[in-house]
Amino acid sequence: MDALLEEGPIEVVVSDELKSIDDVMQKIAEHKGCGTKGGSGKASCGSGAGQGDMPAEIWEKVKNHPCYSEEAHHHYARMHVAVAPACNIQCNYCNRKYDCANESRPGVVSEKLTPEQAAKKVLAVASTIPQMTVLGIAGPGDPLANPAKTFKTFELISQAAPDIKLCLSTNGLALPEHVETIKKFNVDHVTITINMVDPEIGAQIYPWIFYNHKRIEGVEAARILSEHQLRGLEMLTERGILCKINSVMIPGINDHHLVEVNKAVKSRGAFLHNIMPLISAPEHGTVFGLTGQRGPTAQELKALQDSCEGEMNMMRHCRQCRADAVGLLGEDRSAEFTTDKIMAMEVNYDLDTRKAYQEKVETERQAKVQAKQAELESMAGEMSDIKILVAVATKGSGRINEHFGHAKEFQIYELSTAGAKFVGHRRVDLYCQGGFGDDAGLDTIIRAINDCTAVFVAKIGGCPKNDLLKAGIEPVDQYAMEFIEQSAIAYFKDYLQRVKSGEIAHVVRGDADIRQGALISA
Ligand code: CLF
Ligand code: SF4
Repeated sequence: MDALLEEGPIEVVVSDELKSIDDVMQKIAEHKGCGTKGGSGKASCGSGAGQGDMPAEIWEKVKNHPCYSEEAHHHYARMHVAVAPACNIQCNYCNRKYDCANESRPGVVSEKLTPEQAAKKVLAVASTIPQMTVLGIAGPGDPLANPAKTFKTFELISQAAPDIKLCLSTNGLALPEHVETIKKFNVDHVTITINMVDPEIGAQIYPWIFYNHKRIEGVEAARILSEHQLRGLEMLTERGILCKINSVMIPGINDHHLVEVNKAVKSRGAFLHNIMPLISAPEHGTVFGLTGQRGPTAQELKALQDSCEGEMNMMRHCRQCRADAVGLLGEDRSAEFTTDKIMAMEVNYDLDTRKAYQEKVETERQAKVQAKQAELESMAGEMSDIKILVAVATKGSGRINEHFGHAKEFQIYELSTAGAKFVGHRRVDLYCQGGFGDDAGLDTIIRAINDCTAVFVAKIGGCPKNDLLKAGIEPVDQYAMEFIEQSAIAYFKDYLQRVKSGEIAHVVRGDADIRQGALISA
């Protein structure tokens, strides 16, 4: 494994003393104070928060970052370039054949790129997908174990495409020594994967680290890793860099402990906490896959996210992307941008065209926010403790614009008198198999959304409609092509009326029979 360390450290810019907390940091600190109220429409934080809910400086940083803003992920895309193959630690949920689990679902990276190839790819994607606003480096190893390639890539891209935000994901071991370089390259979004703050727990997740030219094992390795992660986090937030913490939820190992992790990162100024389910299967060849370590169910994950939600912003829309993912979260267009195809492409990176397109996106987005607010206001004064979940088929733009049979995932919203709050997504296998429906697939979909009262779709055929109704899930196609949240609130108002009038009985739905990881197709 040591051979995987391909490079020595690159020149690091270190200041003599820490900079004082700047204005942006001050804003972040102020911002931490408000509670997450999701889609209530009142003052709120959370990754679902909107323009009026946070200081202008923070809004500028997150408004078109699909990971840092749940709201933005309906409209803006990100891409990763796989320029960082080496890693300096071993996680029990990772096999080097697969993408980095810090930021990706298990699946091989199609191609590793040089910084120059990566820069060409970014320009090609930015010309084709004008709503691609963020370039992330997230593996397949650890970007900071490959600092020369990582920072060269950032340098080339910031020169050629100055409107693209730069984003980095790391295990944190090498973070403190690279903080000044991160700042120098204007990387203002950094993700650190922190799975523990207790080295005894860490030793069950990390068998070894490679540090100071030595391989270190067990509790000592976890202690060094944890120290570096937390110190790196503090150093970044002191410099006004927005930090997201990813944590992999591993039942029986760190599930309860992640509440402690949440407190530790919150107190050090993290902007967002993303608790992700462990994805573990024997065929991945990881330690956890081979020992049968299970991932959490969707309900276990939601319960932990709920218990951490308070002052801390929780991310719930992560798709555990590949290290070479391209497109909106939840879609993968990487196959359109292989090196061969890029080399043959005529790249026309035009800032004005991109700007004009993004202005249209913002107009649409404002219309969506206003429609939601108007619908919410019409529910003012409604008193009820009822909460329901609904599943939504969408292919983006915040609209109900996907057919039931074409949905590869359903977005899940929790509806209450406070509004519509995004609480996660469920990946499913396609029902429509080109002219006929897959009955076995339908059973799987029903199990995956079994805790939902309704499923919102642009269109649905008679057969699946009947089966959903038999399972007690109402298929709703009356809001086809409409905005999701506005429609969901309108549906909920009607639902409450139907319950009040006795037309229907409110049913507390059982658990969906799924494990997030298990449903993700390779
Ligand atoms: Fe990539 Fe990560 Fe930046 Fe996003 S992903 S480096 S912050 S641009 Fe996003 Fe993908 Fe989840 Fe990561 S959905 S895995 S959180
Ligand atoms: Fe794998 Fe990423 Fe962990 Fe390294 S940090 S072992 S690449 S999951």
